[in-house]
Amino acid sequence: MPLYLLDYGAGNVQSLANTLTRLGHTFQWISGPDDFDKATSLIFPGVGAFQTAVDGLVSRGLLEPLRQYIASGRPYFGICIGMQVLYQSSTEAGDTPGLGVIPGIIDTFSSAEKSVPHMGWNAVELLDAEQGARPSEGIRTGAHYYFVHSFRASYDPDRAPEAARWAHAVAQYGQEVFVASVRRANVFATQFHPEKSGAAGLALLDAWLREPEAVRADAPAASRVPRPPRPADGLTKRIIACMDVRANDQGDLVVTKGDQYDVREKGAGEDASGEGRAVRTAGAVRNLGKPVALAARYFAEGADELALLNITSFRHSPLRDQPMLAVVRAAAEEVFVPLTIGGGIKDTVDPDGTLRSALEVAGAYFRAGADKVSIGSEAVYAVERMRAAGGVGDGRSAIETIARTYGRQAVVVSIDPKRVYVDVDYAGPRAEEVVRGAEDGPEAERGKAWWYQCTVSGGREARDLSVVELARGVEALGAGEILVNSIDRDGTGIGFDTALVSLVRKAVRIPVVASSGAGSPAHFVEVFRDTGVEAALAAGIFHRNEVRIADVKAALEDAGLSARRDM
Ligand code: 1PR
Repeated sequence: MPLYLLDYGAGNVQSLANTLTRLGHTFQWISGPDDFDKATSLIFPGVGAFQTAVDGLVSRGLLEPLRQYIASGRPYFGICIGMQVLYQSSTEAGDTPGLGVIPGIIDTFSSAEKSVPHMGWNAVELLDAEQGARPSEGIRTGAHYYFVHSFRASYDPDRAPEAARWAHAVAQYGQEVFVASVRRANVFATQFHPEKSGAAGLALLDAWLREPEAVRADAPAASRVPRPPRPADGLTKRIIACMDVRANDQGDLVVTKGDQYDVREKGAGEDASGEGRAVRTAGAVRNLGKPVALAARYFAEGADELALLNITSFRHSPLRDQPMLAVVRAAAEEVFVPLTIGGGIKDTVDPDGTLRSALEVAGAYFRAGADKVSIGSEAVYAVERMRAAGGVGDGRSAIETIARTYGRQAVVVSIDPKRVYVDVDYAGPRAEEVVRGAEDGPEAERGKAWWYQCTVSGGREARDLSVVELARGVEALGAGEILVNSIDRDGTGIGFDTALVSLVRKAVRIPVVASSGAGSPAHFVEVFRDTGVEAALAAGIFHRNEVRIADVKAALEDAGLSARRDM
């Protein structure tokens, strides 16, 4: 039963390989057109942009052999773009035709009443489930699976009856009902990523691979059941565990955690005057554990997503960052939910003078098993350049180049804002962004107002850019998500800065992740309720075992917010 995987050279296909290995299945990669003749089952894990996928297949001479493989009736499993490519075309890619197996067109989600990309865990619903007339293929109605896409096949049996006969399961985002999986004859394909959908996704892949090939190759068409939109969709709020990684003084990569970005233990000592004056000294880098072991723990405990940030990357070249690549590779073997890698995603020059573009650096992380890269300082510089050029990007920034190749959903921008206190009657530049009212700042600033200034290099340097200007700028350049840290709140445990998070949420249409300051499950409820963000991230409370991820999810459910519980 030779199982082959198809890779067109972009995106994270390593995760699928890791998943199959974990499940005990053997496979080979399609490396040329002839391999299609040897395959008796084929999985196509498409990640990224439709155009890149089709171009990648064409340039490798694989598009026609793929079409012939599917026409031959042998089992095919497509994932994400591997499903979309079955349709006639996608509005994402102009005139570029797809395989045309399914008579329909892929179009973008409307962002009128929701964030796009659709990113996160959504509940899936099997069509024809009651009749039991069609195989479930391991999909469980009501279980949550991980989606990340801006384009979708809408489910509309009245207006597109022939396409609807392929639909197998649907999901709802906002008021749009779209195809979550297709199943007919030898074709099975999912819009979501089973390899990133935790236990539910692994079970699904395993179920398909354990079916006899004859069964895999022969499924009936659907009966086009209507599925009108319901008042609420099935998307859950995401809980993300974040690990700040750096080398300690012995050179080992450790997970550390700062207070307002200071990651060293505080010690007491004397100043250099010799007069015995007491000062606080910087001690060792705080060590909260090993990155891969912690990542595995958070996956087991139900984190919806993990982030690994290389927090001193601005000091090093990518070559020196190789230990971080090894961390990503090892983490991706243990973790079957999305993995974001940040720190040092920028153009660099190796010690031997070789130029390595941000796109190459990101590509190395994707191939190691990362699903998204997170860009910090470089995003600030890119927006500064864009503003200086009158509001257009130069096409060469890390955000633009990575989004073009891997899709905008793979590009997160991590911002490190800091409050700048001003008088309450301040009327200068950015007066419309000034926050007034809350009394949670330092004692000396009580009663004042403030705006949020962007920083680079882990908060070490402030720039002439506000958080709203940065958020709008990176969205225009092509970022797919924004992670909002707060230097003022980091490590304090007093709660997320909801005024900050709300400012960013209102400034853009892409998903926003709240970060910094979580101290209790109630803080997550507060930030979701008050700001409408899609996800919230914490570090310290999880590392120190003060709050469990399950406690956070229970609190969300008690508050009427939906969370993924079916691990
Ligand atoms: O500029 O592209 O190389 O990226 C550097 C990345 O490293 C950025 O994402 C930046 O936020 C991060 N970073 C740099 N220095 C530090 C530091 O702590 N000294 N960490 C740092 C940022 C913030 C969050 C933290 C939350 C939640 N850490 O990662 O996890 O604040 O913490 P909490 O729940 O304990 O409050 P580039």
